[in-house]
Amino acid sequence: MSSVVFEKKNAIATIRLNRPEKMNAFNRDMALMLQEKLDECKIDKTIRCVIITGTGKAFSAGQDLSEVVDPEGPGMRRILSEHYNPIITRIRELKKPVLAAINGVAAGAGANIPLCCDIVVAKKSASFLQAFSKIGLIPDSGGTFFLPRLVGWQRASALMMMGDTLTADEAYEFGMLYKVFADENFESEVQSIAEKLANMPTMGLAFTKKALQWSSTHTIYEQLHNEDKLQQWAAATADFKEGVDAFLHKRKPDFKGE
Ligand code: LHQ
Repeated sequence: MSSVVFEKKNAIATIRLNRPEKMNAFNRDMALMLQEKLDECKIDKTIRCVIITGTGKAFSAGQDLSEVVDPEGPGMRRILSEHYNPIITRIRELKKPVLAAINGVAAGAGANIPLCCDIVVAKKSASFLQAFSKIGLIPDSGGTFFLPRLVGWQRASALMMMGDTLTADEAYEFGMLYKVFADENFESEVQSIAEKLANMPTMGLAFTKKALQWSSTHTIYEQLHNEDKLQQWAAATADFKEGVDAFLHKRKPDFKGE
């Protein structure tokens, strides 16, 4: 059984973490496979939205802890540099929207990978847990970057130190999620968001992603300059022409992602 299941339907790619008997905990194979699938999404121009989700009752329990103590395993030195950091970098650099669909418990790296995604939605029964402190580690996978920006320094600090579990509703109240859906509607709601994203001006969304990212590391003056540059790029796309033409002629736009 493959540790990651990849499915492409029209312009939507779904990457499913698939070690349900281990709560989709990451071993080396799963981490490398996720990177490979993200690369496929980058190369395939017909893909215009990527969903990351999990099989079974977990999204992901983070690092497979049995691999950490396995003498044949990758060892602590390689886990961040070869597993999680390249995953976060790939998601941030992907010029298409990435939708994290949290179907169950998300712990450790499994809680922090979603934080770097462009949109995060969760099942009502899902939960979130900065599990790192419970085993003497620090939060990784970009968590120390994204969590304080999403929820504020104080809440991030408390969540990271206490390791308390948040329900999906609490995570929503904290600002970690875009929406929470009833369990029975979750799959269809995720599909409908993905379809909407896949039909939008993909390059415009990619420039938006870049602008948001630059806002964390630039001054207001630099950011105004960045917006100017990115807006020129967006205005040079075929989808911008299509969007304006459709608006002026009172018709539905047909964006091609170009
Ligand atoms: C697991 C795991 C797991 C192996 C459940 N590993 N088997 C970076 C740098 C380098 C090294 C370390 O890691 C990192 C990044 C990280 O992600 S550190 C954080 C690692 N993750 C955790 O510490 C979370 C550990 N898991 C849990 O706290 C619970 O299992 C959660 C809250 C996720 C789910 O609880 P329950 O719903 O009560 O399920 P369970 O505990 O009964 O787990 C079900 C099975 O899955 C069980 O196996 P078994 O054979 O007994 O049925 C667990 O052992 C296994 N499992 N997480 N991370």
